[in-house]
Amino acid sequence: MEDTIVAIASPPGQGAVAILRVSGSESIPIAKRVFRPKNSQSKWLPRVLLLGTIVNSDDETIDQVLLSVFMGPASYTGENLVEITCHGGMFVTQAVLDTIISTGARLADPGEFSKRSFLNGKMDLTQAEAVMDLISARTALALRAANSQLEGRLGNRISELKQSLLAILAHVEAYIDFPEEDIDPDANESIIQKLIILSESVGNLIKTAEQGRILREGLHVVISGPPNAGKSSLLNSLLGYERAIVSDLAGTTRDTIEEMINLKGIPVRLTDTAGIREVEELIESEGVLRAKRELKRADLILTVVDATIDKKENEKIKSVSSDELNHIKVFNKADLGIHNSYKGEEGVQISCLEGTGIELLVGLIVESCLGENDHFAKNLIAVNSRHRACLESAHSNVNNAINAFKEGVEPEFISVDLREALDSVGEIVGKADVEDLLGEIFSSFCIGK
Ligand SMILES: Nc1nc2c(ncn2[C@@H]2O[C@H](COP(=O)(O)OP(=O)(O)OP(=O)(O)O)[C@@H](O)[C@H]2O)c(=O)[nH]1
Ligand SMILES: [Mg+2]
Repeated sequence: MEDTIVAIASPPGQGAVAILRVSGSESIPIAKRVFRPKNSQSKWLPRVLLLGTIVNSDDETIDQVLLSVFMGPASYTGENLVEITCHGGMFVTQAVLDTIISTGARLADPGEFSKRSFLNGKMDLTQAEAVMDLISARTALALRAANSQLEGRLGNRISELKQSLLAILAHVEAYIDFPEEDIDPDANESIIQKLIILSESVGNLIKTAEQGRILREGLHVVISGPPNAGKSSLLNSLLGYERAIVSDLAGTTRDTIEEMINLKGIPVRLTDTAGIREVEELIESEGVLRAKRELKRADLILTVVDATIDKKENEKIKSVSSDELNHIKVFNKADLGIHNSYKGEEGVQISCLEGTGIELLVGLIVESCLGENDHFAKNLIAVNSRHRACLESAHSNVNNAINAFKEGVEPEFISVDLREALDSVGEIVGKADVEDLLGEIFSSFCIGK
């Protein structure tokens, strides 16, 4: 943390402007060495833009730039920080960077600015992670969830969980330390109740991990079915442009085709596959193999059939999309009428040709991944896989503690479970300060009277 670090904060490539950031105790002295304000009387006030030039060690001008200073702790990293906006050419940006490095700064590691921000207490780990989520968000919903995490909504929930765990732990430890003190006989029952509520809250957060994964990585939807059913037509309809080749020849699509789309805020990885049938031809049979492989990785399968054809005919070739997998049956070519054999079948009737039923299908896709999780919908909290692992470990420790209480296990053992739960919960926000907090709670605890 003692080094002063520098990095180009804008993406690589050519643009109108590029931004460099310098952070650390030497950032302002370094800036003073390389920057010549146009108006030599200009004062280096925090958060005020200065116009001037960056010069190298031979006092040669490299670029005209805007420079601003942020004094720690009121900066992104919590340290003194300088931001330089130069012209966005690749060479000129690199030259400004080299000049700053030659004056004493070191090139920052990936994520080092946010790491410093975390280490300086500007944000907790969930907020630092939210910065990455925000940058990589692909839909409005993903952006809203990232912003909610950045505002500290998940961090606050975790703090609440920590507080209730600590209060319970304080009781248990008080009993261990002062067994001669009378503990209210109702206390045990009320602690069990509190632990049950806690376990439920942790369980609810764990349930949002699925939404978290979908918002971060996308819902993997695979379009499958017999040849000529209109799978590629459906891909094109959902995308809104002619991405895949469509023809009346069975076996048109051979390779898998994957595109990212935004369905009502859900990032979706949509994959079109080869029609599944038994074929001798080498390339198509490889396509069929790939299609089957894709099905195993799908979050949701759209099983498309040509509904003008008898159901028996369509089911001749057993598709891999077994009923256990999450799937929606799609009856295509509804414009030509639906064959009697589909009467009473559950599914969506669509026509890729006329565009009917597509909205309904989109609604079902979205519902399949978000519909059942009220917790996510209400709070916009969607944990990531790291949070999930910590929460799962906390969940099992809390449940162990509940059972231990019920079985009348010695408080020493219960305390171990609770401390482990606290550690796991604390790891989510990156603060393992159990002892400090316990001290704080104990100080307000009325023991010894
Ligand atoms: N009438 C009608 N024809 C359709 C509809 N959707 C697709 N088709 C036609 O059905 C034929 C097959 O469409 P594709 O989208 O290529 O079918 P596919 O399932 O991708 O076929 P393969 O890639 O060969 O497995 C084409 O001639 C399409 O124009 C529809 O909703 N109505
Ligand atoms: Mg196709």
